[in-house]
Amino acid sequence: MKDKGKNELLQMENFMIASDKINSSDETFNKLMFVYNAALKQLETKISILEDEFKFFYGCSVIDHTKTRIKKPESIIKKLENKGIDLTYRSLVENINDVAGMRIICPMKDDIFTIVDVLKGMPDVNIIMEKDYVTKPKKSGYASYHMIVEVPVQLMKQVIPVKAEIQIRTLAMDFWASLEHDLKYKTNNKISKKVSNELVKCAKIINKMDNQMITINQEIIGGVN
Ligand code: 0O2
Repeated sequence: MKDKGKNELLQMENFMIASDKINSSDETFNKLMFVYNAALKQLETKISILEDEFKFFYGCSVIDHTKTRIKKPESIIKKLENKGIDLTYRSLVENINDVAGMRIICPMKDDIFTIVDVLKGMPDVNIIMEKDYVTKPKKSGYASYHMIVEVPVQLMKQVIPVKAEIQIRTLAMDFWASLEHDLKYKTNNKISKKVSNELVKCAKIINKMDNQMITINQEIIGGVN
């Protein structure tokens, strides 16, 4: 794993004074978001081709659907404030890895690791960090595989490596994470101990179900062959 190209985004032609304070209504901010958006387009294309390849050559689907998003300016600012980092463009580029985010939702738990392996084999996808919350879920019950990657964005006069976060999880994990996220949002992150214990229980049920689905799928495939 390499951690190169950290500041190349800051050296983009016609770009920015890196020490300037972030201002979501200035041109610099829009230019930066343009580049993050381009990185997401690259990833979307790669994953879409992968999806087609699995269907065409193997007659199976390892991806149910994908979602992308650019982090909202207020969330970027909040994250920098929480980390106690100054609110400059340099800080943003160097410390916020999930400005560009992609979620890959798989039917089966083992599909997650298939996708992880494929991504690791892509020569132009530089894996910067991985967190396997599938094998070892978070204390909250949250399960998902996270990768911080860097993809080259080809502009007219330069190629810029841009970071993005990819979260890979099953439909069931996504269901849990979405509901839990909404509950936390509704209660301003103040859910009771009782509710958080219930959520952990639900996450365990979901994990069991995901494992059972793999067994069922294997039985079906075994029966067909
Ligand atoms: P949002 O609004 O979803 O983008 P880091 O992001 O690296 O600074 P951390 O905690 O080390 O911080 O990263 P981690 O654990 O990889 O988690 C990052 C993202 O995973 C979160 O982004 C969430 O999207 C998701 N996530 C992590 N833990 C939970 C959880 O307990 N429940 C749910 N529903 N999602 C979780 P953000 O920026 O917090 O939020």
